[in-house]
Amino acid sequence: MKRAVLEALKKNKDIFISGEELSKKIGVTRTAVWKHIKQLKEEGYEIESVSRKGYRMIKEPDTLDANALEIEVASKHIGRKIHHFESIDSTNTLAKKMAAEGAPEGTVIIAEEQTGGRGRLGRTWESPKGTGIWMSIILRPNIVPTEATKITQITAAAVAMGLRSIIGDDVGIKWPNDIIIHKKKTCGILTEMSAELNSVNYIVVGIGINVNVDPNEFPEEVRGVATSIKAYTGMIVSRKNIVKEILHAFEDLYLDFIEKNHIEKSMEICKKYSVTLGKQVKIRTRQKEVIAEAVDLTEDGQLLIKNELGEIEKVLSGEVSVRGLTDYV
Ligand code: BT5
Repeated sequence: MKRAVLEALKKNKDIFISGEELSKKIGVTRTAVWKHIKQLKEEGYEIESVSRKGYRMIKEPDTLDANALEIEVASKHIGRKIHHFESIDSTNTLAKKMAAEGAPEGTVIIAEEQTGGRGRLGRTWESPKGTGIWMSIILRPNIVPTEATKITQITAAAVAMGLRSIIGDDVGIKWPNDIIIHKKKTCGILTEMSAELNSVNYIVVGIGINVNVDPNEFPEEVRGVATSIKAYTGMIVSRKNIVKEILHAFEDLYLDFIEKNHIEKSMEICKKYSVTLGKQVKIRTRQKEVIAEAVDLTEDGQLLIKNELGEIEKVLSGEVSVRGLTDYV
């Protein structure tokens, strides 16, 4: 019921709705409406109430509350069900558990804080409270395991499009899983899956975005490579709005892939906004480090490099880190 009141107020922003109208619309008494409004105010919503006019939403808190986020995202597929946590070890870990227990495709897990946020290869992902987007999406694509890298590229394309729509042109993609603002990392993507030899049971794609984070508060080694949207724009930015933009972009690109086997648009975005292609990069795997020119991305989302002999080689995304020769990018 509280959700219905919230939905009505959100949809009628800047206009008053009377208590009577709300109570008719939702099918509860006016006292019940008043109680829900009181609760929403306690949660940080600024709602004006004027006698004989009714209620009007003035300002929403920037929490990622599941009700508010589901209303905002309003999707039938990706984000139709959102689970929100104040604090959790890792949204990817929980998403994998929920996926194993049968949670449907499109389920999103989001947290205000992660106490054990993870990067690739056992690295740590800093996830301070209330200032970032730490979320995971459960997917059940009918693909073979080797195609999972495409999901990372679709996600990178979606995050880049979502962030560009909000903060503009200075957003780039560093292959394979970073989103960069002005040469520094503002988002990392972690794709994990459960699979059989020839089929995928589920994929969890984790997205971590430094939104209103102060990068100076990161540990020393992260500070050098990380930035946040606030550090770039100088403003507090609505996390809810960013989640909405990204999930919408993701849904379009993902469904294009799943329903039409069409990955071209995602790859076009990954190439167009790549900060890796055309550069000399240092590529480090477990075994070795090579310097080469990054020349192209394949349809599968793998990187093509030109080695010292002028030969083209393919780099698989799984266990590799890519750096510029002097900067992070
Ligand atoms: C990644 O790994 O970039 C993937 C990060 C995925 C995080 C999301 S948050 C929601 C979901 N739940 C999880 O537990 N994880 C996912 P990788 O490419 O391995 O980069 C990790 C490296 O990035 C670390 O070793 C640090 O150097 C740096 N780093 C750590 N925290 C950072 C942050 N908040 N911002 C920028 N860089 C960071």
